[in-house]
Amino acid sequence: MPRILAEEEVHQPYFRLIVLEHYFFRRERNSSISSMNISKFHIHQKHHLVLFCCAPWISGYINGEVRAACQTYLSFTGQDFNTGPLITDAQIPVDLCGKFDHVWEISNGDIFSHIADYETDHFIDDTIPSVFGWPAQGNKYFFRFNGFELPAEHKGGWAEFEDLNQNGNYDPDLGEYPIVRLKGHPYIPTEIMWMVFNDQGIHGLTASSPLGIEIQLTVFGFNCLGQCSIEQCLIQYI
Ligand SMILES: [Ca+2]
Ligand SMILES: [Ca+2]
Repeated sequence: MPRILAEEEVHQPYFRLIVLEHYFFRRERNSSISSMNISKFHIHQKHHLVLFCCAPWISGYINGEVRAACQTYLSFTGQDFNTGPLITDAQIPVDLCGKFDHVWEISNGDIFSHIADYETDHFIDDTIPSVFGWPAQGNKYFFRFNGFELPAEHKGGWAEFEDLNQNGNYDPDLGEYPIVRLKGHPYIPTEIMWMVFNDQGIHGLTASSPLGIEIQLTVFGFNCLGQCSIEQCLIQYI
């Protein structure tokens, strides 16, 4: 069972809105709620609103006690989740909470350029930041592109990648690249976004004790002509 932090040990809630504003996904502009930093979720090409907002609602029993972690709209007093991973004994790496207030994103254009660069001469000439800064296990370039290290005490891995040499580490200098995995098969979507958060803090919304869970969120989309917008995007919580 994860260790539950006493209230005085819990860091201040630090959960900024995930603003999806990239090539493939974009947020609504010129709406009355956009000034409140609340995103709608659009597919770039068709400008269709496919989601207003979403968040996981999770509950379970711990030693007979019902606990829950939920989220509705963003509020600095009504949130159950905080940015960042959990480390040993489900503890929060307090110094890194703000560092993980970030969405990593990459397009298939960057990935295909990286693959072509390596396949040409088995040498990377262009260290594309979105590829070399990807938050994946054992990425020795992560600090250079992000300014901090992924905590070594973390278990369970990070964002998905194609492990070409099957050594368990992300080696972008050896031509490895980000992917998503569906039913065990690797795919390169039009765009991938990834972030991590946890419920190991004060639950301002539910007033529950923490479950002690870490959630890794991957949002990705495929630009499939002829498909309706909602069929082009997937949201995966692990
Ligand atoms: Ca090359
Ligand atoms: Ca590898």
